[in-house]
Amino acid sequence: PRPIDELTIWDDAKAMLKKARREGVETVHDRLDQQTPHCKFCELGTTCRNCTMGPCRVSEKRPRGVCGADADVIVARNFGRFVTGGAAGHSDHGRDLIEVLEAIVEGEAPDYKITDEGKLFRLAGEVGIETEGRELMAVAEDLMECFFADFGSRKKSVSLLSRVPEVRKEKWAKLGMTPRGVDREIAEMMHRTHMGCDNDAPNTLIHAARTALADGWGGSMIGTELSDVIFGTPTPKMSTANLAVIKEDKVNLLVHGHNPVVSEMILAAAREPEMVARAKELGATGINVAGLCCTGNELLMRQGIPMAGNHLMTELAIITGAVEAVVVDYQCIMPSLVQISGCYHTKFIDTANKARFTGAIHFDFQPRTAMKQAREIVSIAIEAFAERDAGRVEIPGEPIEIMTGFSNEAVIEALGGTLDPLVKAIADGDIRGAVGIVGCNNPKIKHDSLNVGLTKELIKKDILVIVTGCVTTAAGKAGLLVPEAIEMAGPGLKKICGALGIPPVLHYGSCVDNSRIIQLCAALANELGVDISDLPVGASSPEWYSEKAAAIGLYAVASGIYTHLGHPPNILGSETVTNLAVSGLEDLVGASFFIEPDAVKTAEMFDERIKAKRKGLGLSE
Ligand code: NFS
Ligand code: SF4
Repeated sequence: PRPIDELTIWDDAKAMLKKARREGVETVHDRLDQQTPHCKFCELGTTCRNCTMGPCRVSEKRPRGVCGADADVIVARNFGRFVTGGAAGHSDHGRDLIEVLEAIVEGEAPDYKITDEGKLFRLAGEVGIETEGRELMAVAEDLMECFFADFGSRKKSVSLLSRVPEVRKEKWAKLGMTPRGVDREIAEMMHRTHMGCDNDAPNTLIHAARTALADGWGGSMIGTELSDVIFGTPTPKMSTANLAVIKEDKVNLLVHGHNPVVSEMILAAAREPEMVARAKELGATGINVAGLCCTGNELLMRQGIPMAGNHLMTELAIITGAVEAVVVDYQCIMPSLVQISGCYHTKFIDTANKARFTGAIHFDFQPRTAMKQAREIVSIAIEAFAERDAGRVEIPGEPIEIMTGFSNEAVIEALGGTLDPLVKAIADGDIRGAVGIVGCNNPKIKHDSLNVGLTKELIKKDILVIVTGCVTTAAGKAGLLVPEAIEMAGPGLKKICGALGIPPVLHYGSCVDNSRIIQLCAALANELGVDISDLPVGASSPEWYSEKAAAIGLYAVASGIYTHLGHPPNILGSETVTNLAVSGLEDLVGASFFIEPDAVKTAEMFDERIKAKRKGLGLSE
């Protein structure tokens, strides 16, 4: 096995990897070793399994599959389906929020309510629903219908494109890239990539971009906005991160996955006095709910609950031996967590019929019975406390302070109600630009080395960083999410963030909340009367692994945002597709991907881009 020091930058992770080796528990790193080297054809994207005349593997020697498809067609089809898997994940999550809103409207979800009424009315106004003098529930019903319709086939474009600058929308219309309906684009991609349909790689990629845009400005954005409506729009607050948020003297319940519909209810149940009393009867001092991955981000943003870890910490959290239950909804949940839970007293509980895990305790979690089910789940966690083996508990280090809760609404309020101060700070060059660093961990990359490395390099250059998803925990553990982190930033950021009492790295939420970032970019572009591609901004997913990250990257690029990836998707087997991704898209949508595994070089690339864009806007470099 590879030395532990090469696997991660974190002491808490190293301690748990050592414990895992001592206790004979297999982790993601061991399985990566088993799987290496990977299939070269698959890495290049030149395998096709789309029909049973194949499967086919194309190369210089055998350049066409049985049907005649060449590497360009095969790579484009594979990448198209890859992105579509991600768009489907985010968007189906978004749909689940609409279904909760529907249940609220119909009086079928007694445990949920509309928390941010003002936001619901504002959203309704944005999508053209009459709000004047109308009852809350009547407007909510119309909004629910409007968002359901965004998933279908009867619209010319998804409704929240109302936020996009006109010039950008014209570009999309000309290219055939306007997202019409979320499910429609997803289904059409499956159709196009069936044998004998879209056999022109650039044409397939245009539709991949359209599908990604249906995610960013459709499914994901609806997910974010309705989560705010139902659970409250985030406001700045303090919390903590790393494995030490797990408490030796408490019942520890980790929520993992993406959808706050489950985890919010678990948190509410865990706070009930009867639950706490039962935990105390068993010798615990209380119940500790902590987060993993994106559902952790959702609860962190809105409720301030601590963050135990990101993607590569999920297995390690259980290895502390102090976790009574892991409660999951869907996405990014390694199936290995069931086996690792089995090595300890940990109960692994799944809650979604569309994401079941063999060997898990299953709950078919429904809005109608949410609180009752949440109580049952929390009770399972409490009772497991009695089974904990104190001799196997090891919780490394001390928790690190973080600041969270930066929704666009909160940022604008902090700025005094308008974007003007931000525009001025950008114009003055105190904030030279902004980069959103988002997404995952990947065991092929030293855990969080690039996520943290790039963040540090950028803020030194007075480039504001916005983080979401798994990068949140990385930035937090590195001490970058507190106001004191301005000491690591350049003079401009130090001045502006210092005056506002905010960190130079802002936590914007979960991965669906990347929609907040594109919304901010659109608002800035509208304010300045330019296109999004004219702004001194960028996006990055340094350690990405998932289909969802690819969808996010592509909707960022298609929205006009220059986007970095720490390693390439499986497209290098086609020159046409690769060239389009890293340069050709620039001509079409005004932005492209760039691939760079080094943090310092990546920061320099962003710096160059930001200089050019500032110059284009008539600003100093
Ligand atoms: Ni987004 Fe990556 Fe997953 Fe969240 Fe984390 S791995 S693409 S950050 S938890 S979705
Ligand atoms: Fe092979 Fe063509 Fe079938 Fe793909 S669609 S498996 S390339 S024959």
